[in-house]
Amino acid sequence: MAWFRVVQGVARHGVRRRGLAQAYQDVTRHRPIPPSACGFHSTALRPKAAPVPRPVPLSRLTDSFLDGTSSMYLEELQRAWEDDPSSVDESWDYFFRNFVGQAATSPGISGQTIQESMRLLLLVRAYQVNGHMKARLDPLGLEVREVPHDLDPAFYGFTEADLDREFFIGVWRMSGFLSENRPVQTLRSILNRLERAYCGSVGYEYMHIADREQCNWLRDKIETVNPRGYSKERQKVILDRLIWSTLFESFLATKWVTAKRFGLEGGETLIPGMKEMFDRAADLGVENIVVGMPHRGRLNVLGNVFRKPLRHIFSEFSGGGLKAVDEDGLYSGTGDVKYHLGTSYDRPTRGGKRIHLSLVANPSHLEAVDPVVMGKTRAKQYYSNDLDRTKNLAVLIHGDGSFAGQGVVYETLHLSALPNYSIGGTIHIVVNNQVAFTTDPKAGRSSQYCTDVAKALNAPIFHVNGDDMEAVVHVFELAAEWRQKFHTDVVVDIVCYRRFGHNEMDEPSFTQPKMYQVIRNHPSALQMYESGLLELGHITKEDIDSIHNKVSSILNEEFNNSKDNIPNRRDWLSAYWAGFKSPEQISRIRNTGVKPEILKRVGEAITTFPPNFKPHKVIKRVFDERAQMIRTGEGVDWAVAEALAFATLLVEGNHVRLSGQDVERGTFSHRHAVVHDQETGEIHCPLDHIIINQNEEMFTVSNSSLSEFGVLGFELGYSMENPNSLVLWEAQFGDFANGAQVIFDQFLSSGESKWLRQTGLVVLLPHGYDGQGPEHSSARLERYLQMSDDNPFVIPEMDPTLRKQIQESNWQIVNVTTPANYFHVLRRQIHRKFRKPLIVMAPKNLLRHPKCKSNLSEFDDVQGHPGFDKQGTRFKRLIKDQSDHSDLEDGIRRLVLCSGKVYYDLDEERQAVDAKDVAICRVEQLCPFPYDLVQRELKRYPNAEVVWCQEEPMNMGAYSYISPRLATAMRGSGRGGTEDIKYIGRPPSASTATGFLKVHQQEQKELIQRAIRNNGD
Ligand SMILES: Cc1ncc(C[n+]2csc(CCOP(=O)(O)OP(=O)(O)O)c2C)c(N)n1
Ligand SMILES: [Mg+2]
Repeated sequence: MAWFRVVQGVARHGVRRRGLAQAYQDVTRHRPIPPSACGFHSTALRPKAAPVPRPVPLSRLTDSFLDGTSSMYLEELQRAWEDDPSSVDESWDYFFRNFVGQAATSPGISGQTIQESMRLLLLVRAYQVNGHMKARLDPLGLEVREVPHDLDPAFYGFTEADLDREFFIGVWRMSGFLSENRPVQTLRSILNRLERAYCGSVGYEYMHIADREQCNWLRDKIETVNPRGYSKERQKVILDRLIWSTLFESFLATKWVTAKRFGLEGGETLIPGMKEMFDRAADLGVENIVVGMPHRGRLNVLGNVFRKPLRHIFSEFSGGGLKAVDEDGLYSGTGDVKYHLGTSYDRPTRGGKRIHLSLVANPSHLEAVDPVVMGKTRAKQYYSNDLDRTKNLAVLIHGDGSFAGQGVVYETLHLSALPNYSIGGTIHIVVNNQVAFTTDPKAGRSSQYCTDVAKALNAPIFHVNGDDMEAVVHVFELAAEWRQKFHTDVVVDIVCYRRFGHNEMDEPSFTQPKMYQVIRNHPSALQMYESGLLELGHITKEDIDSIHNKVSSILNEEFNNSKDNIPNRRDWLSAYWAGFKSPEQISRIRNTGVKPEILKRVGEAITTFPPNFKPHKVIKRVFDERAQMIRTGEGVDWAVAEALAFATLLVEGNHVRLSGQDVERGTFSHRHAVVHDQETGEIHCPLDHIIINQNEEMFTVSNSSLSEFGVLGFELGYSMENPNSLVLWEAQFGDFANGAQVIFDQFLSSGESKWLRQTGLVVLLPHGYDGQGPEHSSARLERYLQMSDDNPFVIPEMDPTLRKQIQESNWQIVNVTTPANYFHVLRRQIHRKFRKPLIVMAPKNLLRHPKCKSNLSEFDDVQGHPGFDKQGTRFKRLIKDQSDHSDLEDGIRRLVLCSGKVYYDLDEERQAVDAKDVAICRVEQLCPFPYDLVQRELKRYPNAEVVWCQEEPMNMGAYSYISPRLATAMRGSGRGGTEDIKYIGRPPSASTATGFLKVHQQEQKELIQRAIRNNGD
């Protein structure tokens, strides 16, 4: 049998290999690993360990599986394999290659059995999978971790006697330790190498990754690279950076003893690590890095990584004091605390390149900034034509508590591989100080590591002991290389500690007494690195002192300069935003009508299929009807109006991006922005074909993952990059937006005021009472209105040439009732010199309502056409009564003001009962409140009682917002005040709506009748 050849070959070469075996011992002699750290840990060689069967040499195999028919079978199999290796199963191919063909030519393996080989493979694999469990990750040494049994050689039957035996463990198509071309090694050397690779200061988790190439790439780096191979020059740079990081914190601590700064002490190696990573990334082609991070160490990152002038940081610590140059009288918002502000900087790199860094401003809400950073990065990639996504990189820094605890982390991670959300990989850094405020990890998470959530992706996770400066640098570089090579996420988990309390005022011993006993006596990473380098003779004491002196003197100098520091004028608009206006600079109101010929041309494009395309027959009909609307110019519906708005913006060179759950078809099957060929499955997106050679992404419509927080945050970040983009997020139903509440509260409604950053993001929230029950009726309009900052008691300047009402408001909220008005409100977002978020109560039943149609003439800018007034064609903030009323109608007994689809019910009822003495006006823009137009209508109907009619319960909808503002308008027009407003709507309610259709219909009927009929109370 051919295997005998193997054994003979092995025996023949056994003697010759002795010299090489000696060489291995020589290598390992430099770094002796005590037996306890050499795989034979506590569970190894225990006298009471269960007996393990002895391995049997290949030649003497008597295992039943090789007896009789089995061995015949194997011989057959081997013959087949010798003829054609691909004729046998891949596992047998491995087997024969490694134990027959290869072993025959691999000298020096004496008596290696199949079982031993397999067990060795299992052992190596166990290190690859679980080696991190034995890695020395905790700088404080407090962590008690049970080492898995499978890292114990005794578990596989090896004994002390086997340590100096030689083994061959090469495996076909494996890299690193197991690669085929590795020479035979003694078990001792194998274990030493495994320990060094997997159980040192870095714990690698990557075996959850299915891709062989990726695993092999990592194995190559992990198992064959010595991370300590830095030159003396490089070590000096790293040391310099660590000194900066460490002295920055101690300087702040001595100068501002009682100030909160959320210091980085205990995790100072983050800074040199990040800088080295940025340098490496720049070497590998990265030009822009967008960073999101929480409070911890933010000032250090700002000062030392972003190079925010230290005098500015110090001046802010002293209370900020002086106003920026030229900023007097300029809008400066409400501001934010110093550890939330963003910044950007062009930084030279070690390799002589320049890299642009932006730190995104963020709220206190941990991790909320994550998707925002991703969206901003994706937009940068679009605008820089970064097709392989290697020029723009996102880096997210996390705390251990928040990474494990916040759901948005998962929502963000899960965007990473989605075609329209991918950014070619994010580098995640966890500053894992093993505590969250006062909470221990055991109370803060159920998973072993705080990073386990990232295992849902195929992301490698590098845990590193934060005290080992060079190991930190090594994994940071590795992360940059991984991201540039594979374009997917990667996680660096710096296991460190927090030297002081959560903030500098907190006493950590109240809650973590034992940990802090250890921390008190624990030397800093800097002290350790310095003494390590001194010991090696790589640096002198004088060198170290000179770096310290240099850093201290710069810090002191900057401190002295900070006293009369005058900050630069706040840089709130980046390059793309040049010429955009801040709220105190008036931006002219523009028309949004479009030339009729353009409407016709794009109208044709959005209703045409490519030749031979076979849409579903219902869709075909829909598109035929659309074509008809364009041809006749009549009956334009909501979907067509929207498509026309997008198409005309595209024609003008803008980028349009709509994302959300099921937006391609539309939740209500009305949009059909993407159509599927019923035979081939191919898709056609008409809006991709508006202009010649249109960039594939110029119009993007994309179904998203089932996430609100993550996806809305992403779109918000996207919208902030370039003002010439209309970015929209649509909720499936408006109420689901509450899953993204943090984005509304912390970013959208207040971001401009806090951080001087504008966004024109549009949020479409389907809203309206049509009997679908509590969960699908209300988009919670009241919440957005409540967050609006327009003063309810002051009428601002409303003259069209002086009006800054929208610019001065935090956002706009509309409930639009005609397709044409929807078209104009979307276009208005771009046709102005400022950006403001727009919340749209989007319709459901109006999508197909026979009365909810517009004529194409309402979209154009032709004088005399409906909608064209003395300013041209624009969005109508208020739609006056559609009866042919003059400027003065003193016979009108009631003026009903309403908003949204209830208008159509009211109008129908008015016609039904022929209530000619009732006027109905639609407040299309609720916020900011159209005082001028409301007062115009009050004047038109001097004798009318004023009614606010809504379908929502009294404690919901617009009533609470409208009431004081309408009263202010009425007072200004001499028409009474709050008590003169009659409310007609549903009574207050805990639930948004009834779950019973019949009850809904009855309620609706009653409120409509009360609003219109004469005897309505
Ligand atoms: C969403 C959210 N919940 C609670 C807090 C309050 N908070 C601020 S820091 C912190 C602890 C964070 O722990 P960790 O993520 O480990 O970061 P560390 O402070 O340890 O660096 C908490 C609970 C917050 N800022 N955001
Ligand atoms: Mg923490």
